[in-house]
Amino acid sequence: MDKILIIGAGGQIGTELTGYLRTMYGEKNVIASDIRATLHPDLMDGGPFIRMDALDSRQVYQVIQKERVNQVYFLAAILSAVCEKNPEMAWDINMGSLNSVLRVANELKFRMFVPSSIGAFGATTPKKNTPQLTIQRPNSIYGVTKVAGELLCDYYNQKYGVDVRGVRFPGIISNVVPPGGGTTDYAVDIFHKAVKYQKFTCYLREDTFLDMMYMPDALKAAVTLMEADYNALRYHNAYNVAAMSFSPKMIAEEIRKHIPDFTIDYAVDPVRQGIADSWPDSMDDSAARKDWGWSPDYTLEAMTRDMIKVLTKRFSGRENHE
Ligand code: AKB
Repeated sequence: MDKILIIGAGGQIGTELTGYLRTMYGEKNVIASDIRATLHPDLMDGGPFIRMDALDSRQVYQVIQKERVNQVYFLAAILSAVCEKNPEMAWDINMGSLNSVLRVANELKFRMFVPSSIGAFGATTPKKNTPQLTIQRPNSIYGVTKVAGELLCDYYNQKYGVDVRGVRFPGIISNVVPPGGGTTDYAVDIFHKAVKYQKFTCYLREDTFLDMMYMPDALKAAVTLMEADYNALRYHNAYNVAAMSFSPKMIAEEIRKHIPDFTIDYAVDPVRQGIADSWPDSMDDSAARKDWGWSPDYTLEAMTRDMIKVLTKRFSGRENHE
């Protein structure tokens, strides 16, 4: 029987992944863990939770051994915009926690999912249809930790046979827990502001194209890769996965189909604009499609329809209680 530990479960992806995995594997078999003591109620009430510091490899070892965990989803990381404000902390946390858990993986031999990101690419990477194998010279500290993380995972795989797998996630759009301090966060916030106030000020230029993905597809990508046949994987860290590519102008036009009065203006933040300009417009995910059957379900149109439906219901429900 599979026993799963999610490290960094309290974040944007972890909160929803925990519920998704509990539905698949049974709630007792999926342990959420985070350095924070209190998390979203769905996560705390829906199954086991352990407070754990991923930097402390002894604690990680003890938890994994005691609970007989055989799969770990490693989601502890600081996102790009916050990393840029404190590069030392970015390196210490993003690399330190990964290094700590990989060491334990080598001793206890569990399967591990480690997400990389479009942030692993840089200004010299081909921007359109970015290949699986290409130039990776990021100039953000977040990107540096993502490339180093990919290489470290591959090293553990090749040298010690640790079964560690990953995808390069685009910006993830979701409606349960907000992302914390990324460059792609505007694509989540725009929906909240559109539904609440019918207007939004964007920190990226209107023509900034970035790869994005709706949360249900992100969960599907992680779990499908973790369940894939090991021998079918030509790459471990990490597979390009893509779903949609759009600019702020395009998403605003799509929102306007549902909220005709919606307006957008721009107050460009040079830091986040600089990061976004160095990332791909759209990735080639043919290797993931071929090796483990990746294919997304949500287009920009379908995702927009669903986001607006969910948030409209939530905000009107809240207003009724006020
Ligand atoms: C960020 O914007 O930092 C993240 C990412 C694309 O990795 N959402």
